Amino acid sequence: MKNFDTTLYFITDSTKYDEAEFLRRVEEGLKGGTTMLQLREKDKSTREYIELGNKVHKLAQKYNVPLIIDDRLDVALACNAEGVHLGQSDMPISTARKILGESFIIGATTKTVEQALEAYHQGADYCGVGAIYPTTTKVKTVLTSTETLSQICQSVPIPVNAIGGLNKTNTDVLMGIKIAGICVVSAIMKADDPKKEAETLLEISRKIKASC
Ligand code: TZP
Ligand code: MG
Repeated sequence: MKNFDTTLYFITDSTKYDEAEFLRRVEEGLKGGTTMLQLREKDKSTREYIELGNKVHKLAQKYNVPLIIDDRLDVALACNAEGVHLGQSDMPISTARKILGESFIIGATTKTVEQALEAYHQGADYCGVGAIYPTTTKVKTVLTSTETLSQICQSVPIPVNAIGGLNKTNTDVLMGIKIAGICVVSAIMKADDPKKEAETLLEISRKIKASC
């Protein structure tokens, strides 16, 4: 088992901020106890993605948190990130695993038990499952029931995180489900106080994990 902790998995969204404010918010989220960080950029050029990746990786290293790059193996390799996150229409997990080797962290978006099993057998290290609630973050997704989330948790031996519309007020539905943690974008990214928000969410995620 690789040494990473998805208890509070903070996924970034730079679209609403200038770079300085974006990086400030990311660092506040790290200070608040983020245990895993994902840089998620959909509109940047390859060069811009790498440049931002390098900056965010420096911050993540300061707090000893692994950095995962969304979608792009090349960008992840270029900025020495610890991992990559792949969706159902991205590079197949098995291909990515061949290219990246065993020590790289590879995450997969999975919405069904079948997809989760396939990702696990192809070499994924963790699964993100959702959306649990409708989300305001730009993403092509459908809702996943907590029943399916629970079934996925019981079907694969790798960490499974819940994602989608989660915030400090609505995670009760996850109690008793064997998730490894929660993934959030807006809850931290758009918070008035991202550090405080991360602290609260970390505590909540720990409570969910302790409820199983
Ligand atoms: N995949 C499923 S929902 C989602 C992703 C990337 C976005 C989650 O964003 P938020 O702001 O935490 O709802
Ligand atoms: Mg993707």
